[in-house]
Amino acid sequence: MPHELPPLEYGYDSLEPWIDKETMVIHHDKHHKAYVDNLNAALKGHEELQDKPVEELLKNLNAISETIRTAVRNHGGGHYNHSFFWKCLEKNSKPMGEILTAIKKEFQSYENFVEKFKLAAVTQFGSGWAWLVLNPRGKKLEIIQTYDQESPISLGKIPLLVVDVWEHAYYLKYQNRRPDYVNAFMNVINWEKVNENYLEAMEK
Ligand code: MN3
Repeated sequence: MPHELPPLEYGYDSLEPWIDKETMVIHHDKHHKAYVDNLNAALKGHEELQDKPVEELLKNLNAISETIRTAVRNHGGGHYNHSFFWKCLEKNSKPMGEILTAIKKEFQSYENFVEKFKLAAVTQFGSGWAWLVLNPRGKKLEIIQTYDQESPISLGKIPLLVVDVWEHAYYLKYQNRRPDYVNAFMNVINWEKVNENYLEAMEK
């Protein structure tokens, strides 16, 4: 079964005014789709890999033939990271639940977490992502950056929340003002989902 572009589970315009409809359409229908198509193209002729979920490919990159490893890291990562990103988004959600308690414990306060997360997003050089992850060693919350389409699951970490800071994620509305986009992003975090991710990660 080839990999497929998952449909957005909400309207392209439902994150307005923070993230605009046109950006969502292009980001999902063009950028994300290209990662899926390129991943499928890379896996052509590699029957042993074609039925594996993208998570499994990314967790075991070293097991993949060198001839396609970079393509799987980039396009598989792009597919996985975007699929995860869409699920992190919702308007009118508030920090809640066990994840809020854990954030306050790890970062002293929610406000302090916000500052650190925004700083990671703004200072990621070039294209990449800023993440809140659970490090399964010690069950510790961490804020990390990844470059290009590298995914935390390739680094042994469990993603809880992510912001895409590639220019394609914000340039139409915010041009070069990445900090404005990151500020806006903080208003469309699906905290119920992040909490769910945290509870699942703690079980692993
Ligand atoms: Mn993107």
